[in-house]
Amino acid sequence: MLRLLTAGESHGKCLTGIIEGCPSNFEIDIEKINMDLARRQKGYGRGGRMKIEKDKIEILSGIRGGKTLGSPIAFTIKNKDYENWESFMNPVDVDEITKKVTQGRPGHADISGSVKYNFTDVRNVLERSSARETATRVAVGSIAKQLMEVFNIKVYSHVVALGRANLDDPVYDVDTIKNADRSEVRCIDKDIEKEMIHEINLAKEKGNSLGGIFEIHITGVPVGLGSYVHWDRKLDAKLSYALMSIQGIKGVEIGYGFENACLSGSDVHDEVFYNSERGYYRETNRAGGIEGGMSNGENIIIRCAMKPIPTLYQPLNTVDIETKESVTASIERSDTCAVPAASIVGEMVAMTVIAQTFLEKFGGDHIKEIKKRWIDCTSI
Ligand code: EPS
Repeated sequence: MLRLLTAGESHGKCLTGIIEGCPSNFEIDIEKINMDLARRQKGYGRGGRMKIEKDKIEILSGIRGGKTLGSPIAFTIKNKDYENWESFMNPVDVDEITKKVTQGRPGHADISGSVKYNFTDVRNVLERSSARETATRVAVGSIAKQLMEVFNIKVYSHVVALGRANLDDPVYDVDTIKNADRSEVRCIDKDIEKEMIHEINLAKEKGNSLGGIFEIHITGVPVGLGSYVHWDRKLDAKLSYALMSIQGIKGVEIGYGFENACLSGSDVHDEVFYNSERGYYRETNRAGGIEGGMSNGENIIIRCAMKPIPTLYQPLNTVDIETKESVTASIERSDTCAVPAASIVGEMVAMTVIAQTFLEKFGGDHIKEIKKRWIDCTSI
């Protein structure tokens, strides 16, 4: 079982994570983790913060000479901006007045978080609820991704909708999706890419923000990850849970989930074929690679909807948590659009779940043991 815990405030000293359950003798390339961290920092529509940060992982435990020890992997990612925030975020000695916030943003954790934890300063909420936390999930997912690559499981993603600009036809061709890394908005169609950038520019001009939809494709997944037996071990349920936990994600769809609901069964279900080379296979993949809560051997395809960022430079109305008077919401420096970055976070979070369910099925203490079980189970 791969367990994880993350900690850290957006402008605190650093972000921290602990991963427990990673098998031993697995070679980890730290630079590849840094590359994924850098991929998350990109994207047209980000604000000023990303010019300050250069996210790099520092491993504190669990890896020796580039190989996992089987013990918990602890790591940290420095917040460079802490230098500018030290007097407001220091764990002991702090200026509580200058950066105090009482005007919570609609759509953010601000107000409910302040009520829940009995705070009179919304900063105590927003520092942790910030999407800065996703850097730790990328680091964890990047390790999971490297582990899964040993078993030929790979992940890709692209942005399919941003504001009113969207790809008309869903593209299920992984070779095309690979090109998303070359686009500032992770869009594989040059014309739609221009429209997306235009949408972001318009939103920025108006002090507004934008959401969108990204799609994740996972290839090489063996049959039978997840379960049809137990509700809490279903692969689609686990993926949805984890992806929904990414800041701003409000919808998760497996395959053509919503479109399928309005069609007849004969137009929806993927017919099954067999040959000795591939085993069971389908010519279509409307199910998105998951049937009965288990992977069926086809590519896993997931779409996630992200709401527009709640920080608006033309703020909406809210209520001051101290005076209870009607006011406009506070403005924190923010991004206009973080959908391209969220698509990288989605890749990594999905791979964390794939690694968890993979280890549930094939798991062992060391990599050799797992490889043996994997070969035994996947040979047709
Ligand atoms: C965020 C606000 C912005 C974003 C931040 C998430 O930070 P700041 O207030 O420091 O400008 O840049 O995202 C990150 C720091 C990141 O690493 O993704 C928010 O309010 O959620």
